[in-house]
Amino acid sequence: MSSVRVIEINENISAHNDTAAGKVRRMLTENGTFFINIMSAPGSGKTTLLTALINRLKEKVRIAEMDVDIESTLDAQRVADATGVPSLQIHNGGLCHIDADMTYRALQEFDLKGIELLILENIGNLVCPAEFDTGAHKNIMLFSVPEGDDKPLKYPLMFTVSDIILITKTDTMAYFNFDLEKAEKNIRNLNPDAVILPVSAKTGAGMDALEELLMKEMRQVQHV
Ligand SMILES: Nc1nc2c(ncn2[C@@H]2O[C@H](COP(=O)(O)OP(=O)(O)O)[C@@H](O)[C@H]2O)c(=O)[nH]1
Ligand SMILES: [Mg+2]
Repeated sequence: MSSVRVIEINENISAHNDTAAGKVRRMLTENGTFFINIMSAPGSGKTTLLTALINRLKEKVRIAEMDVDIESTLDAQRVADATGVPSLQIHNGGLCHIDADMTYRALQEFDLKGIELLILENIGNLVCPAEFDTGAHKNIMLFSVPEGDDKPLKYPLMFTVSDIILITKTDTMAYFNFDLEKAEKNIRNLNPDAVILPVSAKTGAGMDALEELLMKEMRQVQHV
């Protein structure tokens, strides 16, 4: 009996979150803001990659960034110091995810007028963030070479809900037993439509392709 209750509670939360996420997405689309949600395990290279990405794009596109963390302000500060774009740290009270209501509340803290690209660095976790639609137009996940090519088999939901999957730290490929073809096959089995892009924030490999892809996706949202 108690297990039936748990299922009902989950369904309610999920339905409410989907409605709230739809509201966030509509609001940002109307504002001409392309919103991306960046997810990965801790240490896969989110802050490093998005800092490099912002520095490539910031002369062309108006950008704002949000970082979710349990209590530190390290990552938002790192991004603000390295890029100069408006950056907001969200403390989420120790939860392992951010949901659409929390995203909506955080957005009230920004002057979104003129912001074309909004980037969320989600909590480093491959389970909880996959379960909550934040209202982003695209979910982007990072999967780093040192984590191993079998990661999709262990965390299937994250690979299923991601639109763009970046295989990061490709500069370390020689040091790890990582089979790129096998990794891509493992991803394709779960998510045939995902865009898969190998990148290295350290060497810059793949960054032109990532920039081009994001600019194309951004223009699509702006022309809705
Ligand atoms: N070799 C290599 N190291 C990287 C790369 N990107 C990030 N790192 C390193 O990985 C560690 C974690 O990066 P960070 O951006 O903080 O990951 P996050 O926890 O996902 O935000 C840091 O020591 C980075 O310098 C990369 O492309 N190549
Ligand atoms: Mg980080």
